[in-house]
Amino acid sequence: MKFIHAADLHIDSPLRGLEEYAGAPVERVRNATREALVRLIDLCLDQQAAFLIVAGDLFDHDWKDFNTALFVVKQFQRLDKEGIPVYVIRGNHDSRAEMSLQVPWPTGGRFKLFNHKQAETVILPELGVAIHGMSFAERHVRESLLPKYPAPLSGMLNIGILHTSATGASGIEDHPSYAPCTIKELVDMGYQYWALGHVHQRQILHEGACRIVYPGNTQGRHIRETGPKGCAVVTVEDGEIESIEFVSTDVLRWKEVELELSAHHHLDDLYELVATQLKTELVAADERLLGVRLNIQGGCAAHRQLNSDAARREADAALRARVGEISDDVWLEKIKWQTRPPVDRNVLKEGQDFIGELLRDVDQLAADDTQFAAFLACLQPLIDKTESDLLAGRDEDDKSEKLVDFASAAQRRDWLKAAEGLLLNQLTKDD
Ligand SMILES: [Mn+2]
Repeated sequence: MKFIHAADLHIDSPLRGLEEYAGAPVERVRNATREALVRLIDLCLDQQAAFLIVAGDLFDHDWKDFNTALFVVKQFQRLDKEGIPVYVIRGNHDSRAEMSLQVPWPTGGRFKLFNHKQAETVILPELGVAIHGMSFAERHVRESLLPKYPAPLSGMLNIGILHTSATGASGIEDHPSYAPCTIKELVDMGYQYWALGHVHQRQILHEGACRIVYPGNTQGRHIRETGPKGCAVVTVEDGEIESIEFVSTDVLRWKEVELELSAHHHLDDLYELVATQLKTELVAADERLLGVRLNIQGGCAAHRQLNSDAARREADAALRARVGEISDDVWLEKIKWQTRPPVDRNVLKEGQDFIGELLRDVDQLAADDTQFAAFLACLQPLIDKTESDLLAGRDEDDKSEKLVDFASAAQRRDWLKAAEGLLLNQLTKDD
């Protein structure tokens, strides 16, 4: 027997400012969360799943017309027709209080939306499975919901469905507003499988007698959600969990591509290198639409050709046009120009002049994170202002996945590299 565990479908999640992206395949991006649901349902049918679990945030936000709801219901009806039940809980995005209108769920008796006031249990005697679940009543659930869940039924495979920011999960900061609990508390419940939702990065938090699984979201929503996205296909043999396999359902895959240029690379070489690299990425993405952020780095001749704002905009446009020739399935979400002048950094660094001293300081800062953090502390007021500007208008739980992570050492080193490039370009101009 197999069952499928999905979460965080965020149907009709908008990509903010999509229309402002040059040449963005607007419709394909906009429909991606819906198409991922279609793939999820296809997978349930192909695998002849015993049931489908949706662990919260099926809907991204409250909607005022029924277009979104009817699309989802239509997909669930496909399962209903084949006798495949669907078990759904509400998460913070689609909590009872959050959603103002009632969804016309399938009425065949195989659809179950768990209550938001108390946990409920569905028993499937023919499968030997007991499913326990509870919905979010409101957007913020500050206490653990675990005390409301029942004890496991003996002799059954007990599955708990829960939307939570479980402590110890990667890819999210601990957040007290989303039914927090610990891995130990989950294990101590004595269930055999925890079907979790909320964290968008797929991961298995615990194995053995108690499996705790975040399947991740079914479709990445922006460049901070890179890589394959999908669901967990769980195989059960003789009442025990045999295996857990992640299967992709995404139709648009986000990818950050790093391109390191060398001293002899001019702009034309850059276009060639990008074309080659993206062809490889396209194959890896298996005919999906690719949303690519291109980080172009390295000390290169091309840097000298990018010495004005106009030159950089021309190169940006040329690159986009070139990518358009390769395939309609690549969209450059952003090109980050982080090149440096084609100078031998090691030689310059030895110099007993200002440049030498500057580069030695840069290396010292990069090597000593405490010193670097202290150096940046004087910029704190600016950082605070930038951060609040960048985060203005975002959802509260989105704010925990920061747009720019000011606390990240890797991020600080990126900035240092960019600053060095700008300075070296000014300081080493030939003319
Ligand atoms: Mn959530």
